[in-house]
Amino acid sequence: MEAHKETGQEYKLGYGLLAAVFAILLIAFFRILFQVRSPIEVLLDRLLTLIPMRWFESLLGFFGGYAKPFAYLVAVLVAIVGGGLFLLIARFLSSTFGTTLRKTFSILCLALAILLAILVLSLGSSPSTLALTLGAVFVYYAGVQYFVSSSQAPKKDVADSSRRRFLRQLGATVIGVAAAGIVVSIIQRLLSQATITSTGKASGNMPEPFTPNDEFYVVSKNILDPNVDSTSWKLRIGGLVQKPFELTLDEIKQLPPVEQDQTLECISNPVGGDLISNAKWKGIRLRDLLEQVQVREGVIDIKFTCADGYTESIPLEKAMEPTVLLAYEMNGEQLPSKHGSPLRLLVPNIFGMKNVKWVERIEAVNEDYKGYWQQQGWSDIATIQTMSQIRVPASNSEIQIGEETEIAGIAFAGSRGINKVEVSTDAGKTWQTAQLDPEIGPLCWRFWRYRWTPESEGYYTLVVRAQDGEGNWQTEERQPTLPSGATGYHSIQVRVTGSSQ
Ligand SMILES: Nc1nc2c(c(=O)[nH]1)N[C@H]1C(S)=C(S)[C@@H](COP(=O)(O)O)O[C@H]1N2
Ligand SMILES: [Mo]
Repeated sequence: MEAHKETGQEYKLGYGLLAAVFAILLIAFFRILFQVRSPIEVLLDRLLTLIPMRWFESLLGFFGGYAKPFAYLVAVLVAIVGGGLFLLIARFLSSTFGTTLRKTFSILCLALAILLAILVLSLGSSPSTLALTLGAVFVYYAGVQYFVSSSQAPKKDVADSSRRRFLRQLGATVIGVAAAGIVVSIIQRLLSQATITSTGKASGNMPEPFTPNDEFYVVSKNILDPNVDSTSWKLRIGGLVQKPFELTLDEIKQLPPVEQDQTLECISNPVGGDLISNAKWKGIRLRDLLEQVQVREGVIDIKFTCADGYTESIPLEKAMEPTVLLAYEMNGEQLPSKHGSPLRLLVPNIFGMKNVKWVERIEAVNEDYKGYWQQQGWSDIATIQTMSQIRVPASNSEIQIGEETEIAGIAFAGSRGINKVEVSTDAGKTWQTAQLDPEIGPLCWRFWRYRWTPESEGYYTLVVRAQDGEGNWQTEERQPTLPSGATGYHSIQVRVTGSSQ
């Protein structure tokens, strides 16, 4: 490549393409040697789920077993071409705004890094994928700067030193990516202890019928959850009642105890997500307390206020149901702090949002009170949507042709129970009835299984759907989690390959 010295000419398309190839090599290196899921895969997987299933099927029909590798190849080419176009955009912007190319290009790369980081994070990727994404952008950036400066260099030795600098930068990036991965995963661990989101198990395994306490998903609005001292804590019950009173935890434990097996699911659980768990709970009936305080005429909602400032409400009618509990035990242990110790509410058939933790005050109110999440647009009724998920086999796994394989998973419809589960191995064209495991409990998730022996090679889309105890099929239409909880069938891709000797 000859050196153009006029400003504005030195950022050539070819440099961008080459630098993008380096970035792809970095990604491939970490993908192959350390199994780090690449940002390309993450974004592509997401894109593929956005394509209507019918198109997806016809694409599969056209490319057969090569559809996915082909899609990855196209994505890699797009990334490389994009790396070249990026320089043209930088050139255009710098001539429009009259800034230096170097500055414009640096700002654009920074913006790209931030955009990709947000995308990758919002798709729930691991810290290592995030680090790899940022590393790839940096390699691209450093690569372009290297080509530009070496093309400008009048003498060979300057090019040599800038080549050395590039190699140094490349080495530093690889080390930096690894170090950043470690730091981010430590921060993530810390944040998860401060309960920002779930700790549920990923797919590929069937869950245990009762989720152990330390694996039970965790969701709260807080960066740092409250740590309520249960000896000084008191539950206050008042509002529009005849006889308001207070109870200590010991006093609550003297009331008639009730045990209840119940599944909790977060309203933010996406289709196929793991914000769902099941436990044995022990506590008292909310109804017993409400009868004691004597709720007045005209009361509409029972409102809850928690130690973290969280508020919620349920209709009085619901609050009087015998399955609405205030729990102090979980799976035979004292309720863990992150799950709401000393006392939490359990409301069957309603999303986790209304199963408030760290309750401090219960009030009868004569209005339809809007709680913390309702004020931000989430459903006030929040009835559990009938859902089902494939947990086994893992998404994208390989299955041997002619070998019997178990497809298995969970289904849940709150207190409505599950009537029936059906599985499709051809992307929803035909359906077969799955076998239901014995009921774990009337308020719990239901496990199901289906035995499948694939007879020809290729990519298969497995889909599941459930019918609730009232005879209604789960909604096929895809809806996002906001405002009423996600709907749509869960599907995964698997690959059936010839038997290997
Ligand atoms: N006080 C309080 N209670 C709360 C929350 C909260 O942020 N604060 N989050 C709710 C949400 S959105 C869910 S899904 C469940 C999760 O309960 P878990 O963490 O025990 O699984 O708690 C609910 N109760
Ligand atoms: Mo939730």
